[in-house]
Amino acid sequence: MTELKNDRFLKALLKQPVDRTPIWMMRQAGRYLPEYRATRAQAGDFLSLCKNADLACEVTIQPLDRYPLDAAILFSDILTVPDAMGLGLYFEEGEGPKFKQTIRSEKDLDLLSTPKMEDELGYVMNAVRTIRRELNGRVPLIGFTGSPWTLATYMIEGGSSKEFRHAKAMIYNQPDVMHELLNRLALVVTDYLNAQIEAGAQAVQIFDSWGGALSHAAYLEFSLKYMQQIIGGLKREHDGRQVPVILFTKGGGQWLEPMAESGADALGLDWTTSLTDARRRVGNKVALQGNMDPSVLYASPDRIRDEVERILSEYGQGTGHVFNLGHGIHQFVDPANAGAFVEAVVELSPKYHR
Ligand code: 1CP
Repeated sequence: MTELKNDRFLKALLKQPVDRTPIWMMRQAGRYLPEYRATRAQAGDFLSLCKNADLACEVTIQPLDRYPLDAAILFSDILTVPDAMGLGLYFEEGEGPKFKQTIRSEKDLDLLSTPKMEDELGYVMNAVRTIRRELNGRVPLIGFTGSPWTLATYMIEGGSSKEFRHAKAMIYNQPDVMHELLNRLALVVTDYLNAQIEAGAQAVQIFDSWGGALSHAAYLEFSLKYMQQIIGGLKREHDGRQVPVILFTKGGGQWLEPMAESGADALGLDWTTSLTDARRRVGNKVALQGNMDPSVLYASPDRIRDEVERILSEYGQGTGHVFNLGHGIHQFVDPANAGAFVEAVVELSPKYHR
């Protein structure tokens, strides 16, 4: 077991006492940092950056060198999975991710293969091992995946989407095809997270970025069910330590009770749900992560600090809270404001743990 110098993130996820509220930021490595843009230029493009373990490690650690963060997150992308299943991921400058092939019918399911984790996705595991070595116990490393539903939206639409026209049509017109696709994704994602855990990921997060677009009934049947299946298949201990699981459905505030029954250790919240309410609703079952609106980082450092205080008091006394943004940090945020945010959490949170 490697010695962890800072384990307050893992402790808070497991509701063990901590000295202050731990903090990390979704998308903490990214375009708002000039050093990220420089490394990305050196790699040539985004996918080459993901596939180069040394450069992926470098950008993972960049935000930790600027800010006193309590966790690192693997630099990669959720779309590595459908890419490895055979759909051909590429990025068009300024247009976001695209796939060469899409899944729209039962016949299209034949396009999909079952990737070998140390083969087609070996570059991700290499990045995990390189980052762990380089972190040398400084903070824990988070591994991650997209949820089956969120991955399916990209595989069906062929890229980003606002309305999910084809994916939602499939739910209602071809539910069997959708279930088959989601089931295959759940199996691959379970393997993928277990491989990341074996390689050294010390906590894992499932990003269900588009679960909030579903109806109540469709969320339970087409998103939560498959995340629950994945969680049930995960290794929950590695190298003598528990590996906490965080489930984050953006726009999922109305489903906290069923989410708390999923087997996850913690739920990620976006900014539309009050932490006071959420804590009351989930009771002692899970920890909570979140939930400052990322747009607050466009405000002044004083205003950011007020918002941090408000959110800390919303959660209240005691462990079980990991501070984060309610979604990824925006690319136009001033890095100094991100610094003011992290410092505010470090300075203001100890009084909630006495
Ligand atoms: O141009 C660039 O440099 C690429 C921008 C970028 C980055 C920095 C993309 C393309 N992906 C990433 C890294 C990334 N993606 C990380 C690791 C970095 C970190 O957190 O520090 C993670 C965890 C993700 C996860 C991810 N990718 C999600 C889930 C989280 C979320 O924000 O909801 C999603 C939906 C994606 C898809 C994706 N990747 C990239 C883009 C532009 C998109 C499309 C987003 C959309 O459809 O709106």
